[in-house]
Amino acid sequence: MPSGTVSTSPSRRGVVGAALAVALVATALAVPWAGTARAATPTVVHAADFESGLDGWEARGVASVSTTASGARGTRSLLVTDRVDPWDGALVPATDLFEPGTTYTISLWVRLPDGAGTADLRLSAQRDVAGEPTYETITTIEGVTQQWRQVTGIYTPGPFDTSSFYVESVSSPVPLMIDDVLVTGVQYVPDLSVTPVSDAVSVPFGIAVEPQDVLGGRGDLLAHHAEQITPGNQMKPESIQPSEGTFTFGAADGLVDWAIAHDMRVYGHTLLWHQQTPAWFFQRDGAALTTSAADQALLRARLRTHIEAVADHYRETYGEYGTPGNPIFAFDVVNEVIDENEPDGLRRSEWHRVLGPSYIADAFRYARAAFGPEVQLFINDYNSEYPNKRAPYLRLVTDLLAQGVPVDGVGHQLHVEVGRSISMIEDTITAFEALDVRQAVTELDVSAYRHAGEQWTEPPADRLLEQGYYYRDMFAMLERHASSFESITVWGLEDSRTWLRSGAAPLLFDGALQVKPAYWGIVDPSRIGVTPTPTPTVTPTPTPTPTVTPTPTVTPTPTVTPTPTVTPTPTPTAGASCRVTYTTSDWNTGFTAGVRVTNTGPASLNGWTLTFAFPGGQQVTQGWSATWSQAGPAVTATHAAWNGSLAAGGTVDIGFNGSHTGSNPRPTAFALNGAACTVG
Ligand code: 9MR
Repeated sequence: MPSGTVSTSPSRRGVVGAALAVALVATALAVPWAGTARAATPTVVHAADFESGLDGWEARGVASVSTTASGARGTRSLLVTDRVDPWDGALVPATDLFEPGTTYTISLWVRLPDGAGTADLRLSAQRDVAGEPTYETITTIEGVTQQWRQVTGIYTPGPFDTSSFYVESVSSPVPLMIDDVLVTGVQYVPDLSVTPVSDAVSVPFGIAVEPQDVLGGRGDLLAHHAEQITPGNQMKPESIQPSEGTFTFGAADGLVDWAIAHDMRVYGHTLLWHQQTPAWFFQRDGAALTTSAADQALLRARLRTHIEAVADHYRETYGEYGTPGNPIFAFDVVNEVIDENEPDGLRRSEWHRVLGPSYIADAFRYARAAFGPEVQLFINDYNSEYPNKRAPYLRLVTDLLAQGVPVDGVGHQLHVEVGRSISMIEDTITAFEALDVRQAVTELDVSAYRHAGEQWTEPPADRLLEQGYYYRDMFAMLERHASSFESITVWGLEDSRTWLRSGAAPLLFDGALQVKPAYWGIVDPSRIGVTPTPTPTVTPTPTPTPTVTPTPTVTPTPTVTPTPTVTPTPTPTAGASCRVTYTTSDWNTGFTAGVRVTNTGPASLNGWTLTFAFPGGQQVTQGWSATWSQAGPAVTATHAAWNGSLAAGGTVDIGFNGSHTGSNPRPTAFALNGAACTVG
């Protein structure tokens, strides 16, 4: 995903100066472990200073655009007024500016006019393919006031028929000002003389991809190193069946076609999830399904129909599974169904609410019937390395196998950070080796951030080295269990496109497609030297270990969130009646917190923000299911795109990993949209 940076430098930098800075960033790759750096010269594709007109900018939505001399940088700047909704703003048509697969650095200055208060703004892009829009956040600029702020975002568009980039706001539709825009594009060239990762790993090596990852130099890099791909989003229910009976396989098929052309396997992801699943699955005539026999039958039928449609499509398009034309060899059947905080260890999703636990076995049975024996059916989950998550995961798979449910494989996502205990991960792998299942590492990435308090544009060199040692130790451990593994997949091609926040740099290649120490840690650790002792790891002792695990889909500062439909960010409703339950599992100086928020008021909330204060100097290190921020002891969690609507009586579960200094006193007061909640 694109990443962005924001600076508040008051100095005025001209367009030429900014172009020079971009060029320097692009060529400043001379580190000892870098491969042969390929010259990549940025080309300016758009510049606007609004001194003599709109310079190609237009209104978006119902907004109006004009130039103004009032408070401009230079003589004039762009003024955007008459905004009603957050997505009303100003855009530049980019169909003729952008090339799919090219990486663009977009730099501009923003502020609000005098008297307009404060707002969070967003630099975004829109791509339309066959009339279907995709909206991508390039970067978010928080707390914009009457001071000019410079923002820089990186964006690599996927395929499009038409495209644009634009400035909007996250919520309040205030007037805004824009100036000194510079967009430069670079076609990065990977070094294909280095050893393919797949040659260095004895287990089939895969990379999760988005459509832009198969284009140009990115496609060359992918083809060089991987022997299988996982579509990162394109096979999820919302992508394949956005409305009932309407199946859209185009984006997924583009990736499968590319895999066939490059002699690669495809790991499908995912048939059932509690996220990225359209609301219609769980509704009848717009009302929530109940647990009546009729509604249960309807949901089961929808599950079966969806799975059969996916299986039939790929059989009809590419031939029978297991034959040379059809590269799909495995599918995640159910994703993230464990919740170790529940007495039975199962997530309380809409699937569970309507059907109870039976939907899991049903999904596997439907999948076996639909795909046949040649596609390996996986269950997939995150944080399976933590003992308290491992236990219910093991229990569920053991129970399913005992009932004869066709579970072929167990996936460990492994969204980790530098320092997470590798021996703990190995313990989980060993535990599953007692069962009659294959295993897969399905979504590996290693955040360079140890905790939320760290923030940088690029990780320091010593942290990148440490990350290299961590990858080295991880793969050495995985090799010890190679015979148990069907595949090992990393969740993304390169650091500028990760689901994690900007600066996490969790992958093997950098944004310029060059190898990192993480790559050498796997392929040739001698290139990054030798650590005297194994990579320091954090082992939660004694048990119990965390009882809440992240849903690693929403990060504190998400960079790009592909949004298949226009989903305006709800504006928080003032005041709320609420109840908060706050539970933690502590170890050493770390803890995992689960925060259950119930709307006890009479009305639905269209957007919510939870605030509380830590009494003991704790720090949020990684949050999930909300956007988390912390200033001193004050913590703020704002709804994610998918859980902003909270019905009367409704509950939302959010959580975070945190650090403490030895004791972990609980926050005593919580407020939802500014109104105090009852606790407990
Ligand atoms: O990488 C995916 C990201 O682009 C999506 O915005 C996100 C939406 O929930 O899902 C990401 O992939 C997730 C995967 O499907 C399941 N495990 C966690 C992954 C990272 O969030």
